[in-house]
Amino acid sequence: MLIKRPDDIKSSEITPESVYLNRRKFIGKGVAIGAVAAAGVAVPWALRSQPGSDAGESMGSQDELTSFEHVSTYNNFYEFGTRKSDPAENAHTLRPRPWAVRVDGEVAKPGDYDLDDLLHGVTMEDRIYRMRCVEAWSMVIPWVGFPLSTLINRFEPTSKARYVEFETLYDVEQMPGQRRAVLPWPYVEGLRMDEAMHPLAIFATGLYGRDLPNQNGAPFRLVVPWKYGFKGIKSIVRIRFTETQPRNTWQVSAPNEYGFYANVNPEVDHPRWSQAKERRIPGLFRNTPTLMFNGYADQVGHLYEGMDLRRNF
Ligand SMILES: Nc1nc2c(c(=O)[nH]1)N[C@H]1C(S)=C(S)[C@@H](COP(=O)(O)O)O[C@H]1N2
Ligand SMILES: [Mo]
Repeated sequence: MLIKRPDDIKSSEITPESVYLNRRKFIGKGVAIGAVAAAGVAVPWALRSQPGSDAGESMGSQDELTSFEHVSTYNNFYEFGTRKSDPAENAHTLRPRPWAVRVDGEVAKPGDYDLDDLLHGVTMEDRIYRMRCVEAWSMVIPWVGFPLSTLINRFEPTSKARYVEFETLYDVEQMPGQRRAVLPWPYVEGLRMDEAMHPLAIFATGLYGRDLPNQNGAPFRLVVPWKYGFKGIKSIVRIRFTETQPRNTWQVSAPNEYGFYANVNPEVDHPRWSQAKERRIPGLFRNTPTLMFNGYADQVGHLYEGMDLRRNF
């Protein structure tokens, strides 16, 4: 195949955790971006584009990266169990290659694609994003990925495509947690088309410069940094373009607690707890103020102008 294989990326572009941490220190100390760039250190796009506002600065001091250890051992992936430690212990049964992806619905180029064929010619980017879970914990993760729009444009959605729906693998041999009906399987998520086409929405294939650990959603998963963690569907096997709004898994299982939009919003509480502050893993206290749209308001706020975000939660 003519593919730039994820293995190649892995061997040639690994950045050790220490380099990421140093890079973060540079930026934290306020070294001019130009100086960092001149020193040959790539500055992640998400940090470069942070607003120079209060939000950007106050986040700056708190935005230490979450260690690889924590990112890969404190997970939500119910297909492997419901405890945070379960995915790291159980996800070794997942086989991320070969990996087929079905593309269907309102699209000119439907088909069953091999993931490596889809990734051919795609440029991987380093992107550091905050991730904020609805249960009020958060992490800061250096993802490896690329904008959803890169693939979506290739599939040529029709004019009827208003939403895009994603589905996780359903296979009880590889995902033994699916033997229990803790959620309706397979896991499903969706985005409005303009959300999906926003450059901050990415497909991640890795983190910390390596391939995604199985427990983080290998071989590829969604990362939508201005939304709660549950929108970040893992181990995707299907991408479907639709006219009507998809019904996402958590909304189906608890509609009063989880909506379709799931935009991070400190002013709209979850029925069982406040969303105003978050616990930055591995911290013990919920003492980090949560920002509107997870701190990405300048970039994504316009997508929701005129919408009542209390109703569209
Ligand atoms: N297929 C699938 N995707 C999923 C989940 C899941 O249970 N199954 N959990 C979601 C939730 S609630 C969160 S917070 C994130 C966690 O991603 P991480 O483990 O990489 O931090 O994955 C999301 N994607
Ligand atoms: Mo979550």
